Amino acid sequence: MSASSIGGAGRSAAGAAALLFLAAAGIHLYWATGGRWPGTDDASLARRVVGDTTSFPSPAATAVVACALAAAAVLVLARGGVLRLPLPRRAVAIATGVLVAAVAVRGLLGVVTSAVAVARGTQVPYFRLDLIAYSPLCLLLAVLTKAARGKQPGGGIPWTQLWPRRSGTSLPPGQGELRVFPRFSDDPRRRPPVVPERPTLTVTGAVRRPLVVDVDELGDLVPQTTLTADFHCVTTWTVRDLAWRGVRFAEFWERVVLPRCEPDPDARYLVVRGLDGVQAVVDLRDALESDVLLADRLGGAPLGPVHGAPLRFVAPRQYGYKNIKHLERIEVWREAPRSTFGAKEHPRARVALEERHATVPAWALRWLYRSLVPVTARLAERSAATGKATGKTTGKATGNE
Ligand SMILES: Nc1nc2c(c(=O)[nH]1)N[C@H]1C(S)=C(S)[C@@H](COP(=O)(O)O)O[C@H]1N2
Ligand SMILES: [Mo]
Repeated sequence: MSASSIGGAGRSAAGAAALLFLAAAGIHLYWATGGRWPGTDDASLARRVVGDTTSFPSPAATAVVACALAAAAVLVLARGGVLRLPLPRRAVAIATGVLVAAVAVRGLLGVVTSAVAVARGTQVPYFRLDLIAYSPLCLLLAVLTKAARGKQPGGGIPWTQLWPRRSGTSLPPGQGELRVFPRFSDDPRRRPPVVPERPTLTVTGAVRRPLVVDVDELGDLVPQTTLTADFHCVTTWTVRDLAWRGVRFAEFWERVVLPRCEPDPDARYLVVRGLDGVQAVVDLRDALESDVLLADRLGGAPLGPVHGAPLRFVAPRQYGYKNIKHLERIEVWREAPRSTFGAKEHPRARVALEERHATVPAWALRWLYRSLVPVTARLAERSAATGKATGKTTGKATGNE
């Protein structure tokens, strides 16, 4: 068995143990809030899950147990390398050791005491259930928790830094600040695309003459400029002060597209598309804003595979999903093109107006979207790390720190 498959087994054990701990936390939470299944009242519940008592523990005590079980789930995931806690590895290892000992002792003691009670002919259902289910489950948990051992893939953004936070200065409605610029995507399993040796940008659609320009040539056709702007993802995270370099889209349109392509005078929309096939519909009015860039550098370095090599459509006033990475193609449209994201893509997606979704009101999505941020960012980061990206530069762009 190779080292990496051992790591995989350690992670799977961690996942299984965490699920069991979470299920146990869930049922304690249910009891703490008044649920009485599998009994019908305090006494009958106590006789099934506590032992020979007539009253069930107080809601507060049950809630504490639920929290402890949930904490155990988090701990075992950290030990398994699935998530990262802001604690030294050694502390996580020691705490997991204590947890293993605790559940093992509970399981072994349970087996012995319940076996004795059953042998003496007890009428309390708890002891039989404990013998065949609760105690074996504890022993299984001890084994799984012990086996949960995995290394975090190095260099990841710590979990705790992926929660959007309230910021001292004002942010657009519904946004929270991140101090790191994570990789992100609607599908975080998608890897960064392979960038061709000589990347090009194609302009096509409702134009008299389609055009293909070398990305490296853009700076000769249109003056280069720099732009410092905040970046807003629809899932409510904002990163401040990203320093882009590139050419203004409006100038590219004026100096290159209008004279060379002669777009239809009735053209009102663009479809911008990346090398990974991801695309966005952009209203021409938004594209022609003075802060929209075709950017090739971020934070003083060429764009890497993480943030959009070789070229990125940067439209700071619109949500991230209009800021297409790995830009390779711009289509000009007369009629509104159909979105590949359906109603999830607002036609304008203006951040200031909180146009998150075409139909669902923005406030209703804030918390749902926000809850997905850490996991999405971690997965997106991981798929960039495992992908064989062949951008001109590798590794992370320097971001905004
Ligand atoms: N080509 C391409 N562009 C894309 C995406 C993508 O998956 N592919 N994801 C979008 C989304 S939802 C966001 S929030 C940003 C994330 O940019 P980042 O990875 O640089 O943080 O890119 C946008 N542009
Ligand atoms: Mo996004």
